[in-house]
Amino acid sequence: MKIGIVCFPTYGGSGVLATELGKALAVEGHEVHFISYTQPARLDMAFNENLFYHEVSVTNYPLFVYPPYVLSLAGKLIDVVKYEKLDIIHVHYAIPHASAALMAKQILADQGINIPIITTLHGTDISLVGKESLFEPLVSYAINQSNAVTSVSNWLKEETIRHFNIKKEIEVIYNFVDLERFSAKNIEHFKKAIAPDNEFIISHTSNFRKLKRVDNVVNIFAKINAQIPSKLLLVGDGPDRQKTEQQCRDLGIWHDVRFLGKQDAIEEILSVSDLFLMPSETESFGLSALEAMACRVPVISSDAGGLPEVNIHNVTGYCCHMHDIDCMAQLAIDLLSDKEKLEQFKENAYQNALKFDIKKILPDYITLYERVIKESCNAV
Ligand code: GMT
Repeated sequence: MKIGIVCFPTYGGSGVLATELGKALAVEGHEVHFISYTQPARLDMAFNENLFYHEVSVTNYPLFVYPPYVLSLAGKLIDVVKYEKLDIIHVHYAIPHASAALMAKQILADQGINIPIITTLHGTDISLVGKESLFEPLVSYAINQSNAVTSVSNWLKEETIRHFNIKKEIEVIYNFVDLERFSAKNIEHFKKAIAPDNEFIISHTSNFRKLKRVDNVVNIFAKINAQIPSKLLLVGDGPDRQKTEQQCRDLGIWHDVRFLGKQDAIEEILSVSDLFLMPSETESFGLSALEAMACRVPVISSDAGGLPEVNIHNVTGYCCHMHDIDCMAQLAIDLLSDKEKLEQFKENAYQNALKFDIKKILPDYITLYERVIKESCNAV
């Protein structure tokens, strides 16, 4: 198949998932065309004959105070579908990708070209920004007009049905992890450098947006650290970074916290971690929690959104109410204090991650593409 993938290129769950999906499809022999405004972060373009990247550049013109990205994207999609002869477009994150793809579809139909669209809902396109009153009808329309729609968790599917006027079936295809990349690696020298006195290592990765509650990551860590010698690794960057650095200074835990910024080798950081914290206010799935679990790291998370579908309470870690930092801190302390239980949870985390192995989930996408292409050809 010739597949177009539209995604946000930045460090964020939907872009990561879309890029890993495209790379895996290319390995399976499919021709994959990424369409985005910058090369996706995980699209390391070591030459692969099946991978292509098409950059969307926005047109600047004095009248355009806000350059119209949606139109540039739609125009690029028309061009790529026509000249690369795509069979299907798969857009990740409804806003504005699904709207742009539908516009391209209509224009192409007018020229006698039939291109089916699959929209994957990822999270805040539904749970936050999509709900805004001006966007709601656009998102409902985009979902209803797509040839197929998937969501990354059951919670997100239900949330979509609850808040939007949906007439389309939404299929749940869980996010996945590449277990060959995300596996526990033995890198003692790194562990020793971070925790020279064998302290526990606790980690968190995110884009430091408010909804990630990095302030609560630090508050939970401070409580743990007061009882159990430990170190906190914070990976990523974003709007709350500066505030978080100040919080660590104010709490006097600065020397036990490392801000690592954006990192590519996340699996190495996870490999030296004993616990992963994710106290998010909303999370449709929690891809980074899954990546931690694949590296045998138990997760202490909130119970927001789809997180309990990934982090099984009292098995792979614990889920507490999102604002209950005492609960998260106490359960972390209990777990770190019980060596046998910690080992069992590490094994459980890994065993649960196996269910989300890319090798198990990829065939679901391929089957979906084949079905949608067939249905769309039959409908013409
Ligand atoms: O909304 C975000 O925080 C970013 C978003 C994205 O699209 O990059 O992440 C969402 O998609 C991820 C991949 O499906 C999920 O693992 C995240 O849970 C989800 N984030 C939220 O729902 C907040």
